[in-house]
Amino acid sequence: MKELIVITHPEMLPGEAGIINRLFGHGLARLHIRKPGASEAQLRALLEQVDRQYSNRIALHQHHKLAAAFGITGLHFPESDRLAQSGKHWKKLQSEGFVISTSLHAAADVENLSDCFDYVFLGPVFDSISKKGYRGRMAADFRLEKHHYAGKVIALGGIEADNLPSVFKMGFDGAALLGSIWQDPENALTRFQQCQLLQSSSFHPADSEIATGVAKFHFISQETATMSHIDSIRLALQAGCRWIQLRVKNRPEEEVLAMAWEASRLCDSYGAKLIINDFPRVALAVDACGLHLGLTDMPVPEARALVGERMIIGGTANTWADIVLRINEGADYIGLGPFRFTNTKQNLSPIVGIEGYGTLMRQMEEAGHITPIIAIGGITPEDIGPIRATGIYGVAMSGALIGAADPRETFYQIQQTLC
Ligand code: TZP
Ligand code: MG
Repeated sequence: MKELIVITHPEMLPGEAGIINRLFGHGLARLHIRKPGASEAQLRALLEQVDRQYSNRIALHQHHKLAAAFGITGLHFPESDRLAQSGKHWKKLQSEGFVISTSLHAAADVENLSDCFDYVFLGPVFDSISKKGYRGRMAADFRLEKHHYAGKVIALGGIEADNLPSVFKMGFDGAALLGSIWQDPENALTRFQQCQLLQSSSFHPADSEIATGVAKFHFISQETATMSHIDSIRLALQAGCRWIQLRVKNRPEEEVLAMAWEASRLCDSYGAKLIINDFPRVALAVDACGLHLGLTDMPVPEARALVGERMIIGGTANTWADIVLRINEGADYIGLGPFRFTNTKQNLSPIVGIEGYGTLMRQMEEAGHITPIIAIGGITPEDIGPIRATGIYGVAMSGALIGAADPRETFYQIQQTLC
């Protein structure tokens, strides 16, 4: 995964701390506070409004002595400071537990940089958005060469969602965003999310890690008149479910991303696995465990190329032909349904029913296929016994769990039937 760093606007902005907290809440991993003209008191006032849980994601450019008071470990040194100090100074800071960074303007200098610097900003790559007249230095075919320096090289200058893929292609380990985020502070979060969606659009290296097993009970999120997707996920987690699919329909990708971050934090706190329905880039951005694709979504091989080898990919099927397609496409599991009519899903495929499952599972056995099949659609706890008797591996459920009088008890009963 490439790194995204946000650098603050050089001036103090109204409502800035609120925006900063929101960026962190949506997954910003690192913020550089760079305010050359700000007094120590102004900076202190800003830091006081930033949620303390995010202190370890901050680096200070000025007033380094505030670091201790706020539990901040990141310190940034511009090129002039770096040249004025010896290697000993940086070693000392490193041994004291600081994460230190610096700036460079010539790509060739990266190789001479001390490894004490955890990362370095190199730029301007493109014409600066915020500093007018500050021209980009890298040709479009620039390729970063890095053999000796062990730290990360972060591109800086004129970077926005549109040119982020070229920055990553140039070989940078990440990108620092300033003008693209702050030129319109009201939309800072949306601008950041647009970049976030591209953060992982490169290939993951093939991973020999053995694929994680597929759970026998999948909870599918839904929105009702009284419950948001996140509420439904919280309910399922509290009931004991540890395999959660975020299935959001008819919303823009950025909204799904925001929900996915929240779902991801919730799932992490319960030790649950999160699967994202339909949005490969969102699944990558929140480092989800899996991606589920419907019959009209992107084909599995195309999604596999986007999300890499490690992510679990499930695919929907309604017929024997769909099952064979999913297996040939390399799906890790198949969601087969609908078992019966349900209001949870629009545009429902023809009902498979218990006889349908029986027939299809016999065909699976005859063909020697072992891909786990998850039954879905209008399933209630009472259906699980007969469904499992057909050889089906597990079940997915939404309405029957959130509508249960006692979801915890219901989930307990389900688990007894499934094991
Ligand atoms: N695919 C077939 S039915 C369905 C999906 C996503 C919805 C499952 O929800 P419920 O409430 O358990 O019928
Ligand atoms: Mg879909």
